[in-house]
Amino acid sequence: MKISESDLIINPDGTIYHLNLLPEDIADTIITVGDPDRVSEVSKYFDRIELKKGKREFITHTGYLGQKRITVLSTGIGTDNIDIVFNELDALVNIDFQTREIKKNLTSLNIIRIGTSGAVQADVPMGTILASAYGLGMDALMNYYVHELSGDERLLLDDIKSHFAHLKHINPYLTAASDKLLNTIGKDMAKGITITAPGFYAPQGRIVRAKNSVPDFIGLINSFRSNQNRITNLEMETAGIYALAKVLGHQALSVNAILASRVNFEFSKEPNKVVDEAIKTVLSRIAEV
Ligand code: R1P
Repeated sequence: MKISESDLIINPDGTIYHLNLLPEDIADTIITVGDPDRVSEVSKYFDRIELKKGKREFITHTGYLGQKRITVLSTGIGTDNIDIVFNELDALVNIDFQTREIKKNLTSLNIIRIGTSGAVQADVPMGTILASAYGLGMDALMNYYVHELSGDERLLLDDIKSHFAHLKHINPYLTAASDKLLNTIGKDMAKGITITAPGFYAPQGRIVRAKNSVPDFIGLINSFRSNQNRITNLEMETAGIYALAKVLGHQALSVNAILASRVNFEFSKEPNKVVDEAIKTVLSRIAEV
């Protein structure tokens, strides 16, 4: 099947539309960060940087740490951006840009998010580096894709849907982390279900000047239990990353630097140090991937 020029937009220089990258510009192991300024905070630890490119909020550095080729790329905020980044990364490795055909032998990328997040459990303190065992989406991205669940994901999502059943406007979706990445990069990290919200303020239960339609959203979130599973933290990309990685056949893990406690009403005094700790921990294990 030939993919049309409007479905897959390739710039005149051969780069993909938003990311502005050629197929050879990316490694098979990719670190995503939300903040474009965080890209150089990761690549400063590389032994060699071979490429720096960017367009809009999508900044990319590719280089080597020892023998390992790594790409670090900023996504900006939100799962609407994740839709763009994941489809374009997948196209870079799995679509032949000359023929516009899907390649016969597909590549599975290893994709690790290093992001910031707020805790919703009192025993997850600021400074924790938490690996998301599951991404739970409260946004609408996966209403537009066919997303098949494993038996475990289905059972857990059924419990989640019962817990949030009175929120009629939300259709939650759930995807597990890559086992391979959880057991290497995330091996001794705190774990939990990460909620991905479609906004920062009321969609994450913050009290602002406008009136919230969901009273005590944080209390609702942190009271959920299903066997050993509980929701530990809130951010804005993980669920989209996990779901699209699964749909497209890639491996994904989200590593969260906990900068705020939403139950203790605190924000970290040293956010850069916590993020740097997460970066160094991921890079120290990336050769195992
Ligand atoms: C909100 O401030 C942003 O910070 C978190 C959220 O997911 C959202 O993108 O992650 P990043 O620090 O990786 O951007």
